[in-house]
Amino acid sequence: RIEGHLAIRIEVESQKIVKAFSAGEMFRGFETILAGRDPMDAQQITQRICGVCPVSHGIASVYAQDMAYGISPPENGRILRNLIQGANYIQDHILHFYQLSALDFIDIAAVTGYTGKDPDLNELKSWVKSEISSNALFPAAPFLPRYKANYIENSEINISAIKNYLEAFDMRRVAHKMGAVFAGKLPHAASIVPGGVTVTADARSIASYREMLIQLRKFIDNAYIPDILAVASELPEYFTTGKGCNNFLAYGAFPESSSRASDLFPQGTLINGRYEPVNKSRITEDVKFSRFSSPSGAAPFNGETIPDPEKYNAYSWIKAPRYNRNVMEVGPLARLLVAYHSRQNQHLYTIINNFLNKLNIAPERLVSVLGRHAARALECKIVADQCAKWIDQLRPDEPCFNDFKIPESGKGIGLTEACRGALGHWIKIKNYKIDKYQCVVPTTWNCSPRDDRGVPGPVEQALEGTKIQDGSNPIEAVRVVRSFDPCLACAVH
Ligand code: NFE
Ligand code: MG
Repeated sequence: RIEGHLAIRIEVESQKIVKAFSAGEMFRGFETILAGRDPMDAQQITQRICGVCPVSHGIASVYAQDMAYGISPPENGRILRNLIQGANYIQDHILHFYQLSALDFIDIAAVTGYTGKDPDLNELKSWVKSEISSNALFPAAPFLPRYKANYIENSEINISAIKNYLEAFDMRRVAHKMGAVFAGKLPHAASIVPGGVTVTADARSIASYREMLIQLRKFIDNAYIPDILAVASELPEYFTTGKGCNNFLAYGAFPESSSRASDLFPQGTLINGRYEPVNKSRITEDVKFSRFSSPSGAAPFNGETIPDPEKYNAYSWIKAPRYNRNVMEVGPLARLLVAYHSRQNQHLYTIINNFLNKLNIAPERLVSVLGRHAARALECKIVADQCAKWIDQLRPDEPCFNDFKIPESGKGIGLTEACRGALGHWIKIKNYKIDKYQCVVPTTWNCSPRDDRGVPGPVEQALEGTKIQDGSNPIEAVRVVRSFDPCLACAVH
C-alpha cells in the first residue's frame, strides 16, 4: 500500500531503530524527456509523472509557464484551476486514509463479527472468513495474536471504518467525476493550460459539480473525520511516534487572487519553530548519496539529471532537496502548521484550533504519525468546504482563458502544493523550445536520502528512535513511513 518503488532499510538495537535508510528504487527521467520539446507539452507530460497527483503537476507547470510568458488567467480560469485541483485533493486524501493506511490500524478480521444487513459488509465477511480458514490472507503470518494486539480492538470502530473503506471507493469515483466536469477527463486533466483552462463554466456544469460536492462533503463530515478521531482515541501513542526533522516547508496553494497575494494555504517555512516566508533561492538539491553524477548542491535552474547507476556509496534514485541546507518536511501537516504559526488566515487558524480541541492535544503533538493523518483529514474538509465557496464565485459563460504567445526565450517557476507537499517546476525556454526543466517534488523532500553532509532525510529521521516490539513484524516502522503518504513515482520522476 505504497505508490511506487520504495525501499526502507532499518537497523534495530534493543528494540529501537538506530539507523534508517529510505531509497527510491527506479529511474524515470521526465526532466530529460522534456528537454527540446514544445513548452506546451510540459503540462501534459509532467502530469504523467503520477496518476495520484497529476493535477498538481499540471498546475505547477502552467504556473511556471504563466510566469515565463508574463500572463495570468482570468478570474474564472483561476477558480476553475482551484476546483479541479480541489477535486483531486479530496480523491487523493480519501485514497490515502482508507485504501492505503486504514489497514495499518483497523482489524479487518473484526468484520467476521458483523451481524447487520449491509450486503457489501456481508460479502466481505464471508470472504475474510474463508481467507482466515485457509490462511490465504497472510500466508506467512496468519491472524496471530501478536498482530491483533497491534490493531484497534474496539469492534464497533473497526466495523464502521471497514464500511467506510468500501464506500471510499465510490467516493473517489465521485471526486474524479466531479473534477472531470472541468478537467475534461481525469486523472490526467486535459483542460489545464497556460493562461487558464480550455473549458467554460455554464449553469449545467456548475450544478453538476455542486451536486457531487454535496455527496463528498457528507462523507468527509460523517465518515472520514469521525474515523480519524476514533483512531486517535484508540491509539494515542501514535501522537508521540515518528516526530522527524521538525522543520516545515509550504509553497502555498489555491490562489484566492491571480497575484497570489493570498492563497487558501499560505506559503512559509518553520525552522526551529520560527515562521519565515519562503525564499526560493534557498532551494537546492544534493546528490552525494543519490545515483546521479550531476553537480551536487545546485539550485533547480542549474540542476541536472544525469543518471549514474553504479555510483559509489549512492543508495537512492531520489535526490536530496534542502532549504538553506535544512532538512524540511512537506505535506498537509507542514501546510497546517505554517498556516497556524503564520496566522495569515484567521479563519484557518480558528478551524485548526477547534480541531486540536476535539483531538484534545497541543499543536506540538501534531508532529507525529497520527498528527499527519489528522492534518490530512482536516485539510480534506477545509478544501471541500472551500470548493463550495469557489463554485459559487464562478461567473457562468465568462472567459476562462487569456491568450498568449510563447516567447523565444524565458524562464518561470511554478510553485504549488500537491497533496503530499511543496511542489515546484522550473522551466527555461530557448529558441521556443524547453531548454531545461527541473521538478522538485514532495516525496523527493520527504523520502530524500542523506545529503552532502550526511544528514538523513525527513522519513529517515522520523524512523530513528521508533520502538519496534517485534522484529519479525515492524508494523511501527510501516506506520511511520506511511504517515508521510510517500509516492515514489513522483519522488524519482
Ligand atoms: Ni505521485 Fe505527488 C503528490 C507530487 S508526491 S503523488 O501529492 O507532486 O511527491
Ligand atoms: Mg527533479
